[in-house]
Formats: sequence, structure tokens, C-alpha cells
Amino acid sequence: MKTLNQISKTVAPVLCALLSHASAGYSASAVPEYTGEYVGEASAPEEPLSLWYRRPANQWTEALAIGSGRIGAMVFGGINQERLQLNEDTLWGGGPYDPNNPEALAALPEARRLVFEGKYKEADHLVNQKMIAKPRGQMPYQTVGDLLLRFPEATSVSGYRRDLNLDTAVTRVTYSTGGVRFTRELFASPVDQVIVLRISADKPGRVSFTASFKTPQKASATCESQGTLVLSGVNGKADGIPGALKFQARLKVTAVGGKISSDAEHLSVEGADSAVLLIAAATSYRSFKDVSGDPNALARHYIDSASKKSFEEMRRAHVKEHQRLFQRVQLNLGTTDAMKLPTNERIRDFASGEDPQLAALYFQFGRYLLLSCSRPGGQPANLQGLWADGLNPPWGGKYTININTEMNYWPADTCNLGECVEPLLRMVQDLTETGARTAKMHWGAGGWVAHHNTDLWRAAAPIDGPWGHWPTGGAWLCQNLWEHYLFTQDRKFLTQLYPAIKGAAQFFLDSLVEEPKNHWLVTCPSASPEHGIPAGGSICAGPTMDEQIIRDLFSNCIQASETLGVDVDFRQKLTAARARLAPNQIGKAGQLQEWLDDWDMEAPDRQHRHVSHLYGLFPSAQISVRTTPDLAAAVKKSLEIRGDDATGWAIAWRLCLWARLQDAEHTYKILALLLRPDRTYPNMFDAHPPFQIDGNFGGSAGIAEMLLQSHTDEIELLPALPKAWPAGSVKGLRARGDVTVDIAWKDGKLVSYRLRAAHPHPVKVRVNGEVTTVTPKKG
Ligand code: FUC
Repeated sequence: MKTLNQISKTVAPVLCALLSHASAGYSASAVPEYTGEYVGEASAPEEPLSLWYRRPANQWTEALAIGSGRIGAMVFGGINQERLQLNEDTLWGGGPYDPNNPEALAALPEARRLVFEGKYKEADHLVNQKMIAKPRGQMPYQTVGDLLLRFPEATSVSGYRRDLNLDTAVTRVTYSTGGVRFTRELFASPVDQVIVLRISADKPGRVSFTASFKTPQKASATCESQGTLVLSGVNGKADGIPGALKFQARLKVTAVGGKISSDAEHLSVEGADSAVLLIAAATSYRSFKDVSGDPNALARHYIDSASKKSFEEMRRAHVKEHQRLFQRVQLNLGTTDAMKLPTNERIRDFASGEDPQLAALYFQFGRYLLLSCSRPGGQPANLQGLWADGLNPPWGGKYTININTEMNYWPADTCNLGECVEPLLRMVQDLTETGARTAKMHWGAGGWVAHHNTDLWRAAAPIDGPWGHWPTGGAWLCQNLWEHYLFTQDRKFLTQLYPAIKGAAQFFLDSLVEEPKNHWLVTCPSASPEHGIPAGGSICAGPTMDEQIIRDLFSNCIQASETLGVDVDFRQKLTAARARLAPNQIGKAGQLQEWLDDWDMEAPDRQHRHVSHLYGLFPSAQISVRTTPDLAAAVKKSLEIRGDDATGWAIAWRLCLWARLQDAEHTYKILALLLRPDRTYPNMFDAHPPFQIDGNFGGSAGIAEMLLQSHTDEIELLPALPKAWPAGSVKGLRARGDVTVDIAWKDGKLVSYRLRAAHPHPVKVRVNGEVTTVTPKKG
């Protein structure tokens, strides 16, 4: 049999021209991973902000995530084979489509009549039959595929370590075999828009490997020239919607010393001192209605520009750009010996309470993830951020907007990463267009609406079933963006946002109806997200969360129109309608009612993961311990009824809520639930389970909320500091009003703080129950 080298010399030019199905040839499972002994245990990296492990990843949730905001990889760190599972944030199933159901509007009056006559089951049935989108699901986010690197089989391995340094956003794999120490260094550069991998050895001529692509997509790999392997394909249809995207992944290898050769679908390096791999990926997506982009030109462009730079140059630029944002916040919760253990063991042991730094690492990991999956110009963070395997990840890896996408952005401003909000603004701007059609076709209303999910194509109609018939998803997204304005006071941003807020408000002015008992203005038919009502099904009128979100939306729109000096008449309409919304009500168990009627204690699933009606306390500021103590006490009661434990994001929401209740010990107890091995995977991804990234982001937001709150007219320092963190400091957290805050504490008490603002103005600061007025320093 000829070796790959011999083949490449003789027939490479012919083979290079051939296309072959990438997934048909080289198979990941055909490469036996090293199963031998691991000799000489590696020690912890010197950087405290590193995740690290003593073994390669076996499972996807052990692999380490890198991302440029737009392209990303899960890095497994195998010895015989490295697997990089690749994503590009516009590679989804299907193509532009109109999901609106032409039958929906005709059924609306009847659905409302049934709800108001208390015939909830019948209403649920009608909504299900007539008012759900066509198709009933949305399009899934999908993998590009894997880049596989096969190395010469190892017979013994020593000193193995893989780590991910959050401070540099570089991941490394190091180990020794056959008397040679190998190092892989990888990063996904937001500057150069490529994933860069350098493989080196401490002895010359020892770097050898074979690279190939493998994908479940309809795609073919071809060797375009010596050193360049290209995977080209199209996405598939989903839920009956034909695939409309082309995509390409492109690998370019350069080596110092040794030989590069290739056949149709493999590219080999033999006997090099080191090699650098550049990986680019792109699709033909230009917008939710335009798929005429040229992935070949784009991917080629990324590779060509990156090829002009050295590895060191690219690494320097990448680290600089990452640190520009990442290093704005430093959190020190103390150090202990536990830090010497690999990350998976620290997660296992967190409950023992001797590893406060793990909470700081988790906090920073959330910030790292947000920076790696939501940068200006890209798509917003989806259910898995940027990282998803296969063609149909859990829940399609979509944007679920009845909590999950909103939670993804909770840490953005408090944790000083306001720039990451930009993709969310653009998605909402898209939704004002698609959602205007949904508003008209499903509700006979003006403005725009988005229900409980959306996707790359910005589908806005209700999906899945009656519980998806929930019209406040778009309005909630507007609240996230409004918060960004509160933090930054950026008038230009407000001007960009205002049309979306106004359109969302217009929709509710047109679609709210008067309920017969108290004559309040309510949404109908709607649902309290995913929670069943005692009568069966979930369809109802005016669930508490809807009324709270709309109250915020109207208030924000009124304030924005005043700030911008526009729409006086519209503002008056909103003021009048706001006064007629259903109020927050306290029910017979002393709880905050989830619905217009006091059904909470009869609800079939009282410990449900969603805590939608508690939106008023967090993320909203409608309820707070000082401004509305009775309602805050009712929220506490509701939380007790719901219970502490839940799935990933639902624990993170409880964390933020308890922090807002300013019960430090209870908040910490919830944090420990989030940081336990069945809720945090070895790679620190949140376990819903399976993986969902929202819990990571909600976790970072919750930790920030323990240290600083600014949702009332005060900046409160250390509002929920637990005994487990007796001494520490935090630098760079953000408070509303464009203020940056540093705090240090000892023996559980604040010792110093510093406020900075670009445009200093007096602010009220609350410390240990005392309020003083302070003017921040300029900066
Ligand atoms: C909502 C939640 C589920 C899951 C899904 C993506 O439907 O109720 O728990 O998070 O979104």
C-alpha cells in the first residue's frame, strides 16, 4: 500500500481536483484514542483564571470552548486525535420563511370569549388548533462539523495538561510522548476572524499529523492546493423549510521544516518543527431575508489576510483585544489550596465551602463566554451561546425569549461588557420587521410582536403549542436593551432603540383587552411561561408577568419619548393605558399571584422551574425590598413555595432573585446548587441538563448582584455578601447611571470603595444601611 506521501507526490494534482463526501471517508471513531497510562501528573497553571484538566475530553461537555464572537470551537485535546468541533453563528437549518398562520386572526375573538367565560381548556384547544405557527417549530442552529487531527499513535504519555486561560482566551494542550514535549495553543481571534492553532515540540522534526474534515452536513471536502483543505456545503431543510444557505470551512496549514502533502480529503504534515493551522468558516447569510453572500470569498479573505501575519502577531492582537474588555473587571474572593486541583475536581468539591475562588472563576467564565459568543457584528448568544454539535441541538439551539435569551444578557452591563449587547439590538430591529407581520396576522394589531422563541430567520409567530402563545417575548427583549441605556446613558443608543420600544408599545395599545371582572387591560390569550393552570393547559388572560413587562415597556417608552422630545400624544396614550394594567396582587398564601386569579396553590406543578411572575423583582425594579416591602415579602413567599432547586437557568434566576431580596446566606446556598456537578459540567458549561448557556450568564449576573445593586435610585455596595466570602475585592462592576465601582471588604465589612464616571454627577450610595451622596471621580 502506498503511503500518503507517495500518493501525494504522484496523484495529488488529480485528487485535489476531485470532490468527495467529507463524512464518508475519514471517521472519528476509526481512530482509537490513547488508553494507556498517564504518567507524572501535571500541576495547575500559574494563572488563577484558568480551567484545567489532567485528561483529554471524552465528552463534548468536557471540551473547552473558544470563540471569536462569530466562529467557535470545542477543543477536546486528544492525544492520538485532536477534535475541534466547529461552529459559525449563521449556520442554521432552513432559509427565509414566513411562519404566520393565516387562520389565527379569525380565531382570536372566540379564544378571548372562551377565556373570559372561564372555559380555559376549550380556549387552550382552540389556540392549539388554529393559532400556532406553520410550521409549528422553528429552525435549528447547527454545527459546521469537526476538524480532526490525527497524530502518530502514542505508546506512553506523561505530564498531560489542557487548560483554558480566561485572561488571554487561549487554550493549550501539553504532554510528553516518545521523549518529546508537545504543545498545542489555540485561540479564536475576533481581530482576524480565524481560529489559530500552533502545534510545536521541544525537539526538531517531531510534529506530524493528518488533518481532515468530518461533518453531518451535506458537504464535500477538497484539497484546493498544497496546504489548503476546503469543506463546502449547503444546510439542510428543517420542519419542511428548504435549506437556503451555502457554507464553507477552510483550513490552511503552514509548517516550519518537514513536508506538507495532501490527497482529496486529507492534508498531512510530516516531520515539521512546528505547524500553524488557520481555520475560517462563513455562510451565505447576509440577513434574515437575504442569503446571497459568498462563503467562499469570505473564508478565503479571512485566511488570506491572516496568512500575512505571524502566529505571534495574531496571538498578541487577539490577547490585546480580549483583555481590553475582559480585564475591566477583577474579582478576588481569596485563594485556597483547592485551586491546585483540576477544575472538574473543584466543581465536585465546591459544596465543602473551601473554595471561594471557584465562584470567582465561574463569574469570570460567564464573562469570558459572553465575550466569546456575542461581539458586535455577529449573532446574539443562542441557547448554547455559539457552541453546538450536530444538526439539531437541544431545543434547536434557538433564541428562547421567555427567559433564556434575556438571561444571556443579564451580566452584560453589570459585568462591564456592554458592547456585547449590540447583536441583541440588531436582532430586535429585525424582529420589528418580521414581528409587524405577525402582529397583523395573528392579533390584528399594529407595531410588532415576538412570542416565546425566534431563530436566525427572525420568526415571530407562536410555536410549539398553546404555551407558546405568549406575546411578551419581544417586549422583554426591549427591557434588556433599555437596561443597557440605563447603564450607559448613551443617547445615540436610545435613538436606535426607540423605534423598537415604540413599536412594541403600539402592539399592546392595540391588542390589550379589558377583562370582565376588574376591567383591567390584559393580554389575552396568553400564558404564564410554560406553567400549567389548575383548569388544565396554560392559556389564560393577563398573567402577572405580562402585566409587569408591559408596565416596564410603557414606562420606558414614556421616559424615552420625553428624553428624545418626541411623540407627546403617544406618550399620553401610554400613560392612560398603564394606569389600567392589572396590578401585582398578593394571594391567599401570602405569595405574589402568578395569574389574575389566585390559582397558585392549586397549580399542578407548584415547584415549576419558571418563576415568571417574579420578573417584577428581578430583572425588573418594579418590586424591591425598600420601595415595595410587602410585594417583596410576597415574592419571597412565592420563592419558598417554588423551592430552591431546579434546572440550570432556573437556579440562576433564583440566585438573582435571592440576591435582590438581599438574603446573603440563602443566595449563597443557591449558588452552591448551581455549582454542583450535576448543574455544572466539567468544562464549566451550565447543565440544564443538557447544556444550556443561560445558567452560566445568570450565574455571573447573580454574583455581581450579590456585590452591587443599582436598580433603585441608590448604588448599594455589598447588598448580599455571604459569610463564605469574608474578605475580597471587586473592581470594575457597573452601576446604572454610567458609574464604575470598585469595592474592597474585610471581615465581612466594607473597607473602601471608589466610584468613577465619564460625566461625574452626584449619586446616592448605600453602605451598611447608611446612605450618603457622593460624586464619582472622573474616569
Ligand atoms: C424553555 C424552558 C426549558 C428550556 C427551553 C429552551 O422552554 O422552559 O426549560 O430552557 O426553554
